[in-house]
Amino acid sequence: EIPEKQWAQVIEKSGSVEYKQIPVRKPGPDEVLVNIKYTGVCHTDLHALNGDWPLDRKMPLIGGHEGAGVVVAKGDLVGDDIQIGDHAGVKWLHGSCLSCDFCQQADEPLCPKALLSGYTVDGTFQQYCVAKAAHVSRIPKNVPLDGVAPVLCAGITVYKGLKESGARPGQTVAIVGAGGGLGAMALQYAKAMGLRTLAIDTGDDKKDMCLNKLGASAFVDFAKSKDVVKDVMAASPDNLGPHAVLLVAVAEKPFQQAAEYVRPRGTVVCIGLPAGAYLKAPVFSTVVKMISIKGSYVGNRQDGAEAIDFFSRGLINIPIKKAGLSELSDVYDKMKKGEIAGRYVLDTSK
Ligand code: 8ID
Ligand code: ZN
Repeated sequence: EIPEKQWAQVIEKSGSVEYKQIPVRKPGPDEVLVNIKYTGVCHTDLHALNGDWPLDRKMPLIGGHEGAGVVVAKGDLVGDDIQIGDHAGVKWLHGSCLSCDFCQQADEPLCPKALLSGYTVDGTFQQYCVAKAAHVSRIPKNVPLDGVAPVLCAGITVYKGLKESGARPGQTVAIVGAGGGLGAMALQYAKAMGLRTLAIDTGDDKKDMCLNKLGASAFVDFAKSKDVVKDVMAASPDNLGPHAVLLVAVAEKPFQQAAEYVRPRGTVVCIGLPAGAYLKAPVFSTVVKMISIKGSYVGNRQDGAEAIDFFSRGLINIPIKKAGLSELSDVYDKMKKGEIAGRYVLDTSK
């Protein structure tokens, strides 16, 4: 039975969320209604709460874009490939036109008309979330919904970023911000893809997690290190630097450093989105080291399906901390302080 009212975390004005009861929406013709069981909390949700980016958001807004749940209703135009009772995931990319130049080439995150869950449309911090049928991820029934929730943004994004890095099995990739949600996922996807990893973050909890749970071969503590560039090079093969760098930190400094330690011919992939930050690299060493610097933004539907497949084969295990949907603002407080090793997943029934 679909109730008429549900619990949700609503942003009425920048900076604060309110836990309250709101009506359950009905899906439109091309939409499904997903009973969200679990939702991850991504740092993007905190950027959205605070209005960090030069991109307009809906207001009032329900945030959240790592939702895993059960399809409970569907619109008249939704085909047989999605049935009521199926398990489905709601991702950042809520919808796209499917006919522009980018959509036709499977670059739907670049669609000029893209709709964004928890940003331009209401997201997963509610018990019943409307989603476009064409874009929801299929989740096999044997996959636990709490564990797979963070795959729907963090997992897809770092998996795509690793592909974009061009790093090959046997090579080394540095993960900057390795102790956070995307970073923890990146260490596991990289390992599953046959890459060696070098973790950069701070604190003993994150160090222990990266080295002992997620398979990193070295850890550089950026707050304790006297020279991050030197320490990263020293931890890499032949002291020549990692073949690729994935920047998933929420600070500008590492975006200014990566070109200095990446290996000649190496690739720096920018993923984190610190407010107001700029990239900087010395022209001389960029040229003579033949460095590539690029951005990577979530992933397409196929990247999503592949990322979920890695998870369903048991290759991806990151530490998950659980809380109730009602506790979202406590999770934001911890995230602001950088205290979360891994990812928080919210149970929408609590
Ligand atoms: O498609 C995309 N490009 C995409 C998708 C999803 C998320 C981008 N993001 C962005 C988010 O908006 C956010 O800006 O990626 C960033 C990371 O998201 P997250 O993993 O959800 O954040 P977190 O869990 O808070 O982890 C951030 C980590 O960075 C570390 C922190 O200690 C934390 O563990 N960090 C910081 I802050 N400064 C650092 C530094 N100088 C650092 N690590 C290394 N060096
Ligand atoms: Zn996200």
